[in-house]
Formats: sequence, C-alpha cells, structure tokens
Amino acid sequence: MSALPLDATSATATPRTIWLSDYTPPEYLIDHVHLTFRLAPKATRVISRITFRPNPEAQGLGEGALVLDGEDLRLIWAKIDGTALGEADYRLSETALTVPAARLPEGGFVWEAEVEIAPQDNTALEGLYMSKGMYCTQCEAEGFRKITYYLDRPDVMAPFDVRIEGDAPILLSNGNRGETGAGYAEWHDPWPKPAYLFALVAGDLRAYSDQFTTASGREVDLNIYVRPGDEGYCAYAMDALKRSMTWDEQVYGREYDLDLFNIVAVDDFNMGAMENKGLNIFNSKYVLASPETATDQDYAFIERIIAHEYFHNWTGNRITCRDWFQLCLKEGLTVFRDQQFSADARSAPVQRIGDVLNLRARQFREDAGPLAHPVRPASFVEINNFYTATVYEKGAELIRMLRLLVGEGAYRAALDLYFDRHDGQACTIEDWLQVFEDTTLRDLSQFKRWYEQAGTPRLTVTSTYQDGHLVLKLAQRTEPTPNQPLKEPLLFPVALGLLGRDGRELRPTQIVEMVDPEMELVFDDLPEAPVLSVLREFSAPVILEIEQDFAARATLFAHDTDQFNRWEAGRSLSREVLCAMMTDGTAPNPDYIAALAAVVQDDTLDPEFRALCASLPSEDALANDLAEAGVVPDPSSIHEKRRALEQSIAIALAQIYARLFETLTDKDGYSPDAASAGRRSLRNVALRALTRVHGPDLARTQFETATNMTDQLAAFGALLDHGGDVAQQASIAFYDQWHENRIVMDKWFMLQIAHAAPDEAAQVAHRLTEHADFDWKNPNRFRAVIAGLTSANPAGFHAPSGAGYQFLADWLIRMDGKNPQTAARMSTAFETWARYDVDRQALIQEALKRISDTPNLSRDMSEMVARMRAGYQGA
Ligand code: B3K
Ligand code: ZN
Repeated sequence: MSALPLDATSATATPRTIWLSDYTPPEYLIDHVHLTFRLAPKATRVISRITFRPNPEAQGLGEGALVLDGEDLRLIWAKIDGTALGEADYRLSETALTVPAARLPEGGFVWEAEVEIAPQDNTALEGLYMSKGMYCTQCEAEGFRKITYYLDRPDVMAPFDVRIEGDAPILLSNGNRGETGAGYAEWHDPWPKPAYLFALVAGDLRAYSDQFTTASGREVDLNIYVRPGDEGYCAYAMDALKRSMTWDEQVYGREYDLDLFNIVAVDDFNMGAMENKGLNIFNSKYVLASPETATDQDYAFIERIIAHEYFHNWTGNRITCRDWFQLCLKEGLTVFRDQQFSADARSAPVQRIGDVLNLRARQFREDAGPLAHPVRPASFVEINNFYTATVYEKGAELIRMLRLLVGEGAYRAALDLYFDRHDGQACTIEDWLQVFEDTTLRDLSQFKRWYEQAGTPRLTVTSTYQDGHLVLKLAQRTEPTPNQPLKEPLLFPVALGLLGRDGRELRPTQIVEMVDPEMELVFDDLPEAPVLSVLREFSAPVILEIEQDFAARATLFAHDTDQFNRWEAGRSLSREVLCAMMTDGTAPNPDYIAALAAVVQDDTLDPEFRALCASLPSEDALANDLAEAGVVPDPSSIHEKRRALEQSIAIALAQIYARLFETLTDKDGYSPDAASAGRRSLRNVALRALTRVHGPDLARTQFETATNMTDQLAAFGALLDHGGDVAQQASIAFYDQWHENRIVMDKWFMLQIAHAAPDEAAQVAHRLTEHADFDWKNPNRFRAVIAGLTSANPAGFHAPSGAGYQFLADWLIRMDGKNPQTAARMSTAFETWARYDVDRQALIQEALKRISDTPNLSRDMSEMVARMRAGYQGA
C-alpha cells in the first residue's frame, strides 16, 4: 500500500478558500465508530471500524463517492464490508482518500482501516501528540483527520466506542468506562458527537477526585488528572467545576449526562482548554493553583475556563455547529454563559468592566484593522485563524444584546426551546435566531446583520435642552472594513438614564432600540439640563461618540448609579488628560486627580472597582484612541506620558494610598474569593504608587514576606518598575525560588520584558530566548516571551529601530515550521500597522514580506500574512 511521509508540518495542497455559500450536506452519515489505538510514540496504530449510510439529504454532487479526510497518515490496509481494498480501488492525496461510488455497496457499508501515525514527531500539537511522555489529542477544528481517515466535519455525528492499548497506567477517552484490564481500557460514548470532540489521553497521571449529584439524582464521578506531584494544586478547579454544574442546572436547567466527567491538565497545549465530550483537556496553567503559585487573576481565569468548557457540554456538544462558519453559535453563547456565571460568582459590575476592557483591547482592535471579519465569516482559508475575539467576544455581546432586547423571561424560554428542538443536532445561526423569533414573534432579520457585518458601529449622541425639554439625537454608522465597503444600519439596545448636575437621578435606566440610521428622543419636565448616562452596562458593542464637558463627566464619575458608566466616565477623563499631555504638553489636570482621589478613598465602594478606576488605559488602548481621533500615535510618547500621569497621581494620592496600604491588609490567610482579591488589588495599586513616591522598601519587604503569589508578583512588578539593583536582586531571588515551577516561571519571563526600557526591550527578549529555561516548543513559554514584548511592552515592540518587529518575524518564521497555530496567533501583533507613521508601517510590512517569502509557510501563516499585507500602499 502507498505510504506518505510522516511529517506533522508537511504543507497541504495549495491553500483554497472555503465559502459558507458553498455548504452542501455530507454524502454519507455515520451510525457508529469503533476505534482501537495501539500506542507507541513513533508508530501508533489506529484501527477504525465505521458504519456508513448514504445521507438522504445529500445533493449527489459527489456522485456517491466516499471522500474521507486524512492527513499525515500511513495507510496499512483498508476494507469495505470485510473485503480488502486494492490500490486500484481508491485514490489517495495529501488530504483525502476517495473510494469511487462504483466500488461501494448501495445502502451503506462498514469501512475498516489501519493507519500508522507518529505522535512523538507531532510538534503542531494537533491530532495525537505527546507532551512530557503523555499522549494527548487536540482535534478541534480539523485535527481528527490526522488520527484516521474520517468525515471530519461537525455535521457528521456518531456514537464512539474506543479501545486503547498501551503501557501507561491511565488510559482515557470520551464517555463512560467500559472493560479495563492490564494494558488496555475501553470507553463508550453514547452521545453522538462530531469528530472534533474526540479525545484520548494516556500517561502516568494522578487523579484528584470528587463526586457530584445532579438535580435528578445522577451520581457523577469527577476527576482531575495531573502529573504526579501536581495533585495538591487541583482543589480550586474542582470547586469551580462543581459550582459550574450547579449553576447550569439552576440558571439554564441543564444537567450533566454521563457517569463521569474528566479533566486532564497538559503542559503543552496550543490554547486554554478544550471541551471534548466527558474528557476536557486543559492547558495546565488553567487548572493548577495554590495561593503561593497562582495570582488572583489566575484563579479568576481558572474559574472562568472550567465553567466555559463545562458549559460547552450543552452549548457546543449536545448541540453543535453545522459547519465551522457557525463557530460563534457555540463560542459566543458559551462565552456569554461563562460571563454570566462569573458575574454571579463575583461582582457583576466589576465583571462587566473586565469583559468590556477585554472586548475593546482585542475585538475593537481586530475590527479596526486588516483582520476585521464578521462574527460569522463568509469565507476562510484556515479555520484555526478564526478562533478570534470577534467570534468569541463580539459573539457573546450579540447574545447579551438579544437578551436585553427580548427580556430575561423570553430569553430563558427561547433557550429552553433551543435545547428542546435541537438536541443532538448540528445547527446554524438561522436555527438559533429562529427560536427567538418563534418565542417572541419578533422579526429578527435586522438583528441578523450583526452576524454578517464586520466593524465596530459608532453611535453618535447629541442633545439640546430648552425650557424643560431635552431632545436627544442618536445616529449610527459603521466604517468600511476589508471587502465590506457598504454597511447597513443595525438593531441594538441603548440603555440610558439622566442625572442632575449634582448627581441625583432624574430618570432611571430605560432601554431604547436603535433601528434606523438616526433617531430622536424627547424628554419633558426636566428641571435642568441633565447629565446623560448613555449605553449603561455597555448595552451594545459600539463606539460611543458624545461631547460631554469635564464637569458632566466628573458628575458621572462621582455619582452615576450605573457602575459601568461611572468607571467609563473616569476612563474618559483620564484619556482626555493623557491626550492633552501628549498633544500640547499640558500638565495633568488637577480636577481629574481630585475626582480620582474621591473615588479611590471612598470606602463604601468595592475595592476592586476602585482599583479599576485607579488604573489608566493601557498603552495599546491609548494608541488605538489616538488613531481613532485621527492622530498618529507615537508609542514612546504614550509610554512616557502615561508614566508621567501615573507619577503625578502617585504623588497626589500618596497619603490616601498609605492609609489603604495599611488598612487593606488581610489578617486571616489567603482566600481566592472576589472580595479578598479586590482588597489585594487595591492594596497593590497603592504599593506600586508608594514605591514610585518613596522608593523600594515597602515593595522589597512585601516581596520577601508575601505568602501568596498575588502579593509577591505585585511587589516583584513594583521593584522591576523601580529598576536598578533592587530589580536585579528581585529577579535573581524570584528565579531561585521558583525555577522549578513552570507556570510561575512563565511570569518571570514575561515580567522582565514587560518592564524593560523600550529601547532595550527587544534585546532583553532576545537574551531571554537564550536562557536555559526557554523552551520555545512549549506554547506557554513561547507566548510568555513573545507577548511579553508585543503586548506587555508596546513601546519596546514599536521601537523606532524596528528591532521588535525583527525579533517577532524571526520567531514566527521559526515557530511556523513546528507549530503553525501558535505562530499564526502571535502574528496578530502586526495587525495594527496602519495606525502608525510611514516609517513604522514600512518596517512592519518589510517584516511581513520576509515571513511571506519564507519557503513552505503553513496555510495558517500564509493566510494571516496575506490579510495583513493587503491594503498597504508602500511608503
Ligand atoms: N473550542 C476550543 C477551542 C479550539 C481551538 C481550535 N484551534 C476551546 C473553547 O473555546 O472552549
Ligand atoms: Zn469555547
């Protein structure tokens, strides 16, 4: 039989654009799958037995041929209904195996095949691969085709039985346990699933176990599998899992549906985690935690991601996507559900501010550049490039808007209908919107444009007040994005309230629906020209353009009943102060500092909220805002002016911060709950400011005596920010203390680059890539160093010499040859090129061209680079 080279990164056939409009149903469906794995690092054998039947809904375009996806597989033999196939019976290409209709029995048949794969050589971490001696899989989106020949598409769902043969003490797959004996284990997953949810794990693992009883009384065994020695770091993830299970029962009426739920922590993983049916696989940094090693932020991420993957069991697994264009069907909804869960578990306003910060930092940025695409894209070359902030975060915003538009009760009724009607199916956005239309009898065709139209809409609000009457004019528009020059008006909810100049509430929140390009609203009987609080709780993912004087925003910052808009007003003030400092060199406005002082010292407010108000917009956010305003951002000036404002605030608020630093001390040990985390957060904002004003003594003491990573890392950051010998010493001490803990060491790598002076940052990053502990094939370590420069030190990344761009391009080229997914993801650091001056633009484009000229570039990277090069006119 013919053999193909076993090379995990071999380039596939000429990249082809796949279109949503070309979707056709599969020619065959699968009734049952049986897989046997004989594990060996260099030569794993996979024996499949798959029952096919013709799809009654097929359009016959394939003329009845069986076309199985398969990549990097060595075919040993194949049979149909027990008869071996000869070489003349099928055609093999680099991506498929085709059996012509003439060779197939009518009405269905059993396909059997044996293939060989080499998990140890699989550096792409897609399909079956090895991480520190353990076997593990990642199949979403199209990794299953690297395991065996199959219809690797989400609309083909089947029950799977799996037998694993190997020496490892723990052998896991999806579903419920079957027979287990020396050297083998069998698994049965009764729920039909697409191949992307298949998973296998084998290794020397230890379980941290617990149990959960579902609302209807089903006993579920829960296990978190980790490497020996990590068992002591699983308690928080387990607690988060049980709380997620209860929450989904209470809020969505969804119960778990197998006898066991397994989670495995893996060190080498391309993303955060994966929702494989009954066998979630996690990047170990989103599972393992102890007070000494994980920060409060790590705990919050673990809680959120555990919940997210668990919630996929219904939104993603029981109801999946018809094709990959519908990715937001499961991701947008599941992100929205995990945001709701975190808001319930923590503080809702703080959660909302965090969600919006994230949306703006990643999704608005994406929408403003060459990678802009709709929540449901119309085409792609490599689907892995579309697991984006737009699909996930903007996708979640669409669900949030729908809920606001139809109301909480109708939302729950629509979801009940969705689960009822579509359980076991592979669905589309049309199916999703239909349940809302059927529940509310509303026509949602205008709302559907949100799924198809890229770009962040702008909402402009102007007002006139006369004799007790307020007239509000609202207008919407969306700028053109790549390949979408014309935009249509969208339907979205605008939550607004009115305040008096003294801050009392004149009108409570009301929700109006923006439908047309323009709308006018009239309010009567107002005693004075009110202060407008528009887009409360950030009711729609739009850019709000509103002229409000300093006093009006100071009123909102001091008094708005909507916590989100209170924070937003403070942010708008700080942005204005910074822009003035940058454009005409003005000193920081003392009124802003006074307004900030009032919020920071108000002990009736949640400390986390105060910490958020005290944090200035990030350098990247400021660059984005300047570009929005038509000013070419200068990353070094942004860096300097932002530091200068931080310094002024630190000096002005030094006494307040000294008091907070004293009073917010936690007397009774560490607890990861939101209230305790909030106190640490504000106290560490104070520490950083006090270090700026009084020098490093406080931070050094905290660094040396801290009993939790949140406080130790904050002190480390303050010392690095201070610089000089103390920074050096802290860095050595941190290394000595933590060099054996891989998750903590990622922080060490990242922070040093983050705090390097901009003109040295690329050099520091480069030096760290030569450090003995830099393992570039580990995605977490690679990301720590690359993002340490590109995200955590923007002034360094955009240094005028171009050294940052060169550093990134060198590493992307190198990584692309091993792990295209991780490389392509990191390439988005270049997506903002159009914001900058012509010299920086030319340097970035040069770097992109160099990547593009590299031979054998992956499909992932060539697509990203081509999209980012488009539109550049030259210097
Ligand atoms: N569904 C996975 C992401 C898969 C990414 C494939 N490149 C994790 C999640 O969203 O829950
Ligand atoms: Zn997800």
